Amino acid sequence: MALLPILEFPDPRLRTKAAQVEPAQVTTPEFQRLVDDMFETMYDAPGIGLAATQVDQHLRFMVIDTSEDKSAPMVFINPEILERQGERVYQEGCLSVPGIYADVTRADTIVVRFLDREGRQQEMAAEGLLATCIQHEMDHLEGKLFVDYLSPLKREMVRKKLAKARRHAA
Ligand code: GNR
Ligand code: NI
Repeated sequence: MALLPILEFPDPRLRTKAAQVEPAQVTTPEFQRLVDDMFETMYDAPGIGLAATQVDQHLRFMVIDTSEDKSAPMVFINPEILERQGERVYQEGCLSVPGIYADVTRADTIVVRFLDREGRQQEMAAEGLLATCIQHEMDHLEGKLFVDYLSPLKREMVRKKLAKARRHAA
């Protein structure tokens, strides 16, 4: 297993639109290793979700675990939202925008269809934090970041704050 480098805003590679995963690709050792490496990277960060886009792999899938004790690893391959209901505001963060938190409004309850890591099609209802996280990760697969919901002025402030933090870390 290996920790993968996480791309950070404003890296243009985070704007790449991910491609569908071929069902036959899911069960290959290469794909399964990438899934394992993404879990390791997500837990190490630590985070509750990680989209392939964030590790410069432009394929439509993500790993998520919103449990407190790493007991609920989930892989969503080629996810599609079939239904959305209600609204919920969460203060979101993102491993690609470290140290920045902002309120984002998303659907509160969703029904999502996806392939699991064995390549089986699943349909699942999700609400609350899990629903928020699925929508946040699906945005990554479209090249979208939660800071895109902020005003251009606030987004520019975020970019400067991250640039400054990097200068101080260097
Ligand atoms: O770790 C994460 N926490 C989080 C909190 C609120 C809403 C979304 C998230 S996802 C984030 C990890 C991440 O950046 N995934 O892309
Ligand atoms: Ni994110």
